[in-house]
Amino acid sequence: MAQMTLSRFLIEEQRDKNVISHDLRLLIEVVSRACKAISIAIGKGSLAGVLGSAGSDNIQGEVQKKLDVISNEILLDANEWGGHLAGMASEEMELPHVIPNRYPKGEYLLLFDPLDGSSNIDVNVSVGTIFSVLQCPEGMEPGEQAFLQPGARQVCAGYAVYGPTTLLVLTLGDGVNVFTLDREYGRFVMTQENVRIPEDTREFAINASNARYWEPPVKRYVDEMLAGKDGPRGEDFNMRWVASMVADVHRILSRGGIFMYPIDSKTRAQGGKLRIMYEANPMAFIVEQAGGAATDGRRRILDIQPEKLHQRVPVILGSKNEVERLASYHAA
Ligand code: P6P
Repeated sequence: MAQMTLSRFLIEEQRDKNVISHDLRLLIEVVSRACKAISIAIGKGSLAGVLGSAGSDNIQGEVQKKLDVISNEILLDANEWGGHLAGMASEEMELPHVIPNRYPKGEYLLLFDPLDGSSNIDVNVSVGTIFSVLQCPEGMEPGEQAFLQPGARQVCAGYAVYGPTTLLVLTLGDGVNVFTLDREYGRFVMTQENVRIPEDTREFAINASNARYWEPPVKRYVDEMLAGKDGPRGEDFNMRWVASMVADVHRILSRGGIFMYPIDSKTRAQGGKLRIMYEANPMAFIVEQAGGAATDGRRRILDIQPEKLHQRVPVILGSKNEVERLASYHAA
């Protein structure tokens, strides 16, 4: 039986199920090819002189790694001529990228964090690319305003994780599928279909060095897990924190867990740590499509109406029952 490649999957989603349009299929194919190119660039590391800082800061005031800039360029160059996009927005660019007039324009808006977790690049820990697709509102110019839509309006979201293998995880709004890059043929092959996140878990992910800044509900929730069998949860828990959202989320998609980057006294002024448009929203869409939940502690992430393109938001996502438990502590 012929392998279910990403191309075949997308053709069948378009032709047989009418889940996606021709242009959206093209968009996803182009993004997947860009992720392949990023995977190759990352894999060369020091050998290609692509590690270390680019000597510039991004809109977030964060030092840009050479690979942040390279990955951003790869995604822009791959997408701008295809005729499927009205515009693009990236963590690495202050303003949306307007499609040059010499190219045709399409109906979709593509948002991405080209290389999430890039602080891990120089220490050879898994990083990833996160992307989200919206439709440009009818008759609206693809400026910042056109992008400011709640995550529930996404038509597609996905991420590539560059780890021992390069994986592409994708949702079109009808479940989550995982594709593994077959480097020999240079194509993505489906290796997990309709992924489901276990509703319960014994594993949590949080940067515990921020404990003194946490709000009471988060402090209570984490302390109960640290108390283990003899505590109120009556179970022992494990902790993981890769400090690369894509790696942490992929572990949770694979075996359950709860990921927390909650609001705290250190990040309150800026609204949180993670960005809503190209980190929280795509990951929340994927997690919900796999039977998990995603909240900012008080609101469903996908319901939040963004005010700014680079807006930050608290993120609690993963195994449904644990996310709901922590949300209930916030409501208490
Ligand atoms: P901290 C990476 O910089 C990132 O945006 C996410 O990928 C990751 O989850 C988080 O920040 C790590 O933050 O404060 O633990 O370094």
